[in-house]
Amino acid sequence: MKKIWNEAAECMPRAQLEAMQLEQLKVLVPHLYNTVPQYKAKLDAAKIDPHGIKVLSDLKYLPYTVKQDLRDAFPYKMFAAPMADIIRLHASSGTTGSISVTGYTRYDIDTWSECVARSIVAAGGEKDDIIHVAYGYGIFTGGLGLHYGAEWMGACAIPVGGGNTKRQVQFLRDLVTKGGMGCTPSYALLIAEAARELGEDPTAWPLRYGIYGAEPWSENIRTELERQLGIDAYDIYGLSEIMGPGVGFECEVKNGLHIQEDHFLFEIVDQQTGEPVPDGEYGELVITTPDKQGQPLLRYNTRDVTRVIPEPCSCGRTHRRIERVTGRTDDMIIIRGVNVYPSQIEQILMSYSEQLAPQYQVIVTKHGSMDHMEVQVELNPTFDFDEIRSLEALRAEAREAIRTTLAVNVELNIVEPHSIERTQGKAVRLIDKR
Ligand code: DLL
Repeated sequence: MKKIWNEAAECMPRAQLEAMQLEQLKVLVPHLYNTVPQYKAKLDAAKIDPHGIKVLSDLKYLPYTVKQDLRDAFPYKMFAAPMADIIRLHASSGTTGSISVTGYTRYDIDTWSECVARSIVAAGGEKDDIIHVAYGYGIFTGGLGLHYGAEWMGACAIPVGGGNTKRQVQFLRDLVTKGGMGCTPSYALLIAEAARELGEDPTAWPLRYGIYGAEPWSENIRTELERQLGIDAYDIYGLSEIMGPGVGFECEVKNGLHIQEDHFLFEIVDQQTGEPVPDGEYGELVITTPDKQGQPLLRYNTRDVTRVIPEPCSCGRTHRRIERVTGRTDDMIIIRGVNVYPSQIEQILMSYSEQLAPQYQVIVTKHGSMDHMEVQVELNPTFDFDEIRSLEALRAEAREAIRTTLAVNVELNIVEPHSIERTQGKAVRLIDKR
């Protein structure tokens, strides 16, 4: 059975979709020119007539918006709607501590809820489901985002939030008599681990699906989550600057995420030149929000790395897909000239999931003038090593796999189970001490 929440929108013929996008863009650009001084300045500097949009591909002439623009606009200078119409604020705090704020009108909250509802239904969610929301509630968009989406489709949301892992286990076992869960993939692994320690078998729970996002995760982690929890695991993507979870989601095909193109125009651009790359090539994801009201953005560079999957999806949705996000260019480690994302290392380590646990950390330091990368990964507590030599052989083999696949030399250390710190939200995979 096909699971599509809003067939008219999600399966809209491309010509109709693109005509709608163009009409929205023609309204948005002059509106931003007139309401947001920063956009007026950007468009004037680029000598762009805000009424000059004729075809959709004119998008590429518009100026980019970057994180710094949002910081400069702190708190409300990029809002395009009067404060009286803003009904919610979320924010994201950068690593540097500076905050960027996002404001939502009633229309924006409804759009967001609808987008998340579509994502839940694509994961197999049904109206009479109970959805355990273990994303953080608060300024972070995960908790309230998934919550409103669950309610929008008529399901029952449990606002558990992060933390109190024992209670997570109990609620999942006793309250989710039919339904699914949402949290970061790393937290889902922690919950599964805690359940087993409490003598539970999560695969026996009625839980059917997990909607996991907010951090990069690999195909091998999917296999692990599905095996450990006895569910179908789906990816959901989003960012607070644009909306929150639900900008893109996986359907039952589990091959890439459909970007909800009736609300988000996207491009993939070259990291160095900023020029759009041909379909299928990797680059940074850039998003324009043609129908947002609170804080619409023109060509916001997310710095998330992905590529377009150009082939139409067999699920019937016409919205194009992107490959799962490997990481942000900000998280990319350049080690002796080679670009590496922690999630690529994860994918390799997890091909040894029988012996190694899905808990790892990448630590980058300087040895003299040279970069040094150490990978720590936990031993799988269920694996029985008969002798220390086999552990050494595994270490050498996994290290060699990283070297041949990613062309980097790493120091690989297999550490005791439970020795790497767990988090309730986004996992800390990279520690850069340089
Ligand atoms: O993480 C929104 C969200 C909540 C998405 C719950 C999915 C589920 P921020 O805290 O602003 O918002 O962080 C956004 O997290 O630019 C990506 O780098 C990363 N990210 C989010 N989802 C994924 C994903 C939320 N599915 C930043 N895969 C984004 C990889 C992801 N990275």
